Amino acid sequence: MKNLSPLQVERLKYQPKLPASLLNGINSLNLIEGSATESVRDQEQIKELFKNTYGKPVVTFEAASTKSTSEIRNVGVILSGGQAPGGHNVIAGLYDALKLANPQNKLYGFLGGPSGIIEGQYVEFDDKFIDEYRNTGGFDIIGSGRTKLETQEQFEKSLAVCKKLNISAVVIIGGDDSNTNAALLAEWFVANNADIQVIGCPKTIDGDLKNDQIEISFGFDTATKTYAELIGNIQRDANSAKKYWHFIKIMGRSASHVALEAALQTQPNITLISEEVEQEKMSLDSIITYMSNIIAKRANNGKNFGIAIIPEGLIEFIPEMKTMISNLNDLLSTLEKDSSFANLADAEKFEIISSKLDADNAKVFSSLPTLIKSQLLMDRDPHGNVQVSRIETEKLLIEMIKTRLGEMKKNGEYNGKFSSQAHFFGYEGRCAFPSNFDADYCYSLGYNAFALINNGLTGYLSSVKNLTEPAKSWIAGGIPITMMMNMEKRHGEMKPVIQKALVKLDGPVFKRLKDNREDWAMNDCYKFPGAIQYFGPTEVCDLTTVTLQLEQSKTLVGV
Ligand code: FBP
Repeated sequence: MKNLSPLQVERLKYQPKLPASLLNGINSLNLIEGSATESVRDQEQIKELFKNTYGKPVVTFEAASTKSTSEIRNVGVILSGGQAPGGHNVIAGLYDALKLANPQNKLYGFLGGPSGIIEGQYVEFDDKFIDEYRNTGGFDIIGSGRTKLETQEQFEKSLAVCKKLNISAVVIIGGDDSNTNAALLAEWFVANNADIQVIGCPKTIDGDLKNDQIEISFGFDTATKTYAELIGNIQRDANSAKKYWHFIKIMGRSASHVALEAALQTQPNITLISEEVEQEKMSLDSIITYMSNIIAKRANNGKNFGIAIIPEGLIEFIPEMKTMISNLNDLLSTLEKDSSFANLADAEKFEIISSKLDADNAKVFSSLPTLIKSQLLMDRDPHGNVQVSRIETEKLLIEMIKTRLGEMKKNGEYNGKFSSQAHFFGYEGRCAFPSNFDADYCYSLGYNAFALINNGLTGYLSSVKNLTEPAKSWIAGGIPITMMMNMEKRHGEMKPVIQKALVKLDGPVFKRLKDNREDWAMNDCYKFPGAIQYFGPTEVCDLTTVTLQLEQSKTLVGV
């Protein structure tokens, strides 16, 4: 292997840990079944849509004393959606389990996300191929994509490709949307006697694919540690130069888990949480007031610098923006059918939009800076979502705060100097070297996915629990995907989808921010986590997130 850094060479040698129950051998497992399950909401509708896969039990694995034989299986794997550190280890774990079960088994990787299975684009893995990617970040082993897998035609094409390769199981590594697709595909395969199993794996740095059974999605641990390291570095710089306010937008499409965790690790002066903004019905104006007052108070204490953390999805949680964006989405879906609209200059588009939006929404739209208006018109993703990573909310806030501070100065309420820097941390963390936690967790998820396949299950999500304990005490098993579903409106229609987990405002994680934020706003309580993935004693490298420790009522370590 060429062009490897010393750290890459070192990480290739890392041996990920497995739960004790899986260490006895992939063919020596007992499957323990719990009782029948129900979806989180809308039980009757979900049951009707998933006639064959609804209501199955949660399962766990225990090491067995006997060894069974394993029939030959060909398995296909797909990486779906945004990158998250550890995806390569899911594939490595799956591959190792599959080859241990029977060396004649084959693993195929579909290229470029779900479109790979539809179009029959694939590679076959072997030892050499897999070995180059162990413990590395990224999804470049086979690439990823955001194609939605949901139509009859796509399912039929996928079936034909699987039959050609003699594939009897497909593993989909993805977030809530991708695992919703996994459940639909699993149901369709059963309903059409395809004899092909589908297993999902919980991925997303956003940390919003979690519930009583899934403690955290993979990638959250590494991404938050990476962002915390970067925020810590900026805090040191701010505290040294004492001349800039740094506005840092942090990735996480909808929920604010990533921003919250990064803030708990670094203790910045201001942290906005989208879920709180929505619950408290905070308007954009009241957010500007809240932030400007802190900036003015710090300036009174001679501090013309600070750090503000802004969750990526904020704009969609500000009530008047949410209403306006929803109105804008409907309007754009009509306007974009007319090809002449696409060719218009932005200024002309703004005029048409302002004249066609409802009066209140038109007012909100018109009040935005040109840059933000243009960004709001960019293409939606395949799931119909605004691509919030492309909307520079941090710059919007800076501009509005500048104006507000100017007004406050005139009124004698502010006497400082406001210089700002805008940052967006997202892509810096999504493909980072997986932390030891994510390397172990992902390998276990992949290994466990094969155990679920080997035991004949379909429509299940690979689950590994008890994650604040050492890996040997982790509990491996599976949960029926339908258990996490409810009905939601998508593209104007009610659809079955996995319920997203937002930050719980009455939970211990948000409470820790709430209890400390006044202190952190005025006093500089900055923490500098550093490159904690690998350096330092293992007690530090292997700490789980503050979020998981608080959620599982552990005595906080490392905070
Ligand atoms: P997934 O939900 O697919 O894991 O993706 C999450 C994410 O990283 C979000 O945090 C972010 O908004 C989005 O992907 C950005 O993706 P893209 O670069 O494709 O717009």
